[in-house]
Amino acid sequence: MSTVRLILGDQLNPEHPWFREVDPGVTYVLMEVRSETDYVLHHAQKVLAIFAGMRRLADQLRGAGHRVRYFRIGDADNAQDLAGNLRIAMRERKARRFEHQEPDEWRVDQVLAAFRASCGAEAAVVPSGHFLDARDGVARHFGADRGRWLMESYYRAMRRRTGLLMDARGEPEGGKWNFDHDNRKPWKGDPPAPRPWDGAADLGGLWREIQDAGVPTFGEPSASAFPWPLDRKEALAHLRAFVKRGLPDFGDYEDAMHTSSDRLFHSRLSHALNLKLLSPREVAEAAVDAHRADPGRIPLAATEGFVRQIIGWREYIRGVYWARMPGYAEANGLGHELPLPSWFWTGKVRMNCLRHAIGQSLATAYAHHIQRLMVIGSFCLVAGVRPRDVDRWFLGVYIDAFEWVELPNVIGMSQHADGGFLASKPYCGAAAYVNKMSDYCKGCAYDPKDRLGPLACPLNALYWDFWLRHADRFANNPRIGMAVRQAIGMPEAEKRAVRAKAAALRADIESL
Ligand code: FAD
Ligand code: DLZ
Ligand code: SF4
Repeated sequence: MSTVRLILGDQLNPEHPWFREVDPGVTYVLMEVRSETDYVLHHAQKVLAIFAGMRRLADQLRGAGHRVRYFRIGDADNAQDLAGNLRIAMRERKARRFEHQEPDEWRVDQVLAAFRASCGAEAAVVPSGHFLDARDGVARHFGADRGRWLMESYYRAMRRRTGLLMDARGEPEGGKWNFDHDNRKPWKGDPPAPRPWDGAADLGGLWREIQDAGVPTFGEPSASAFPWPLDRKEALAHLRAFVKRGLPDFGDYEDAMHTSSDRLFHSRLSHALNLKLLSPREVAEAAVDAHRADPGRIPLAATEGFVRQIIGWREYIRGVYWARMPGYAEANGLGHELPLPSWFWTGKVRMNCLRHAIGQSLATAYAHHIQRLMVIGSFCLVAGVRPRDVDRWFLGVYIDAFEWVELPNVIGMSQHADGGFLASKPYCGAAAYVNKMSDYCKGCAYDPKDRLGPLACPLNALYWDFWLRHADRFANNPRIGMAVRQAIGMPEAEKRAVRAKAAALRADIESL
């Protein structure tokens, strides 16, 4: 019986159990389609990385003897959507069975469920085998507790379950679950940031095909020296390079930002992980093994901090996504309605922190966590930008952005639009935070120490106005009550001045 198996653009794991045996009755289908390139405006590097990754996997599968049907973006017979091309492939192969791996996005899940129901063949969904936990694993962990889900509780359960960084007595290594307090240093140039270990593939031909097909994109393509790994072998080389060069200082400088280095000591592995070129288990194990082999050079605090991102945050975020979809994308708990400023698409803004973080994102399709959370996201939150606009920008711009991971980070963690379900406090900062953790304020057109003057840093008035506007909601939150009480405690005249300044900044947001 002939079978068609779909491989999505973010399911590029060549070690999936599907590929262990060559079965001439099975055809693997991969497709470059406008339904997937156009549901949001994507960064050029994201489209390039996904197409190039799919082409590499297709070549590998063919090389191993598997049968592959590949739809290129410019092919005349490309129906340009998942169901249309699946119908073509099933007809061509006279397939009586259809299989696909569990997708990670709610929209795609719906499309494939509808196709299974209508394709007139036997159909089955198999696990992608990528994640450490099931889609509903986080929901099951918290059970009937529908209030706030604390990541830390889930993370500890995952440490126990995986045995990662656990000692022989079943206690956390080093006697503590979390070494975050050690991970908050600014970076002043020492130790030197590691040299980039990115690749330089020439994707010029593919970029021309994408342009000829009329796929809309934004951002710098970097097609002639493409820096991202395109297959598992390259991704493993990136993992090894990070463990050797980045991990030793990852913890100390996890929250630092600097104009001279886009990544500092971060791994840039989210892309390879999200495309499933690497598994979360092997990434976390590589860090733990390196620490065990040389604890003097790779401290426990750095290793624990990194492992927490992978087996804690990443899995937790996915669980929140599946628990809250559909509908999560529409959440706007703080009632923010300001349109996203147009300079998000150009980087042309005088605020140096935003110019740098947005400019870097447009140039490289990457920003590290604190740039996303405490510069770009924080600005949107205190300015009161519509969360849906923020979501659309974040989903398009980053190489690693897939809705299952992007949406909870934006709607929950960054914009606090879900009523505090995911994050116990809104993450935002005034200029003092940016000035402490980066060198952005040096040479900025604005004064980080001023709140109300003509050249005062816009973040300051917006930040205090944010707490004033939402004082009722947050006054009793023990994690942020101080900031709110400080705002409420301002003399009335100062409150009026802050409100007026923030209103003027919002009205003039396009000219910041
Ligand atoms: P590192 O700092 O080296 O961390 C290692 C790995 O941990 C990452 O590769 C990633 O897989 C995982 N990780 C760390 N933090 C998170 C987190 N909060 N959620 C999920 N995984 C995490 N991550 C995405 O993969 N895709 C997104 O679209 C995305 N959007 C974000 C939007 C906002 C507003 C914020 C605040 C965070 C977002 N993140 C997203 C999480 C995080 O910022 C990125 O995973 C990280 O910056 C990727 O860079 P890195 O690989 O160098 O990470
Ligand atoms: C993001 C993306 C893009 C830009 N293009 C494709 C594509 O042409 N073919 C494909 O199979 N997948 C693509 N993807 C990824 C999907 O849109 C979707 O985000 C993921 O499969 C969801 O987990
Ligand atoms: Fe950003 Fe304000 Fe510092 Fe300028 S002064 S870099 S706008 S925080």
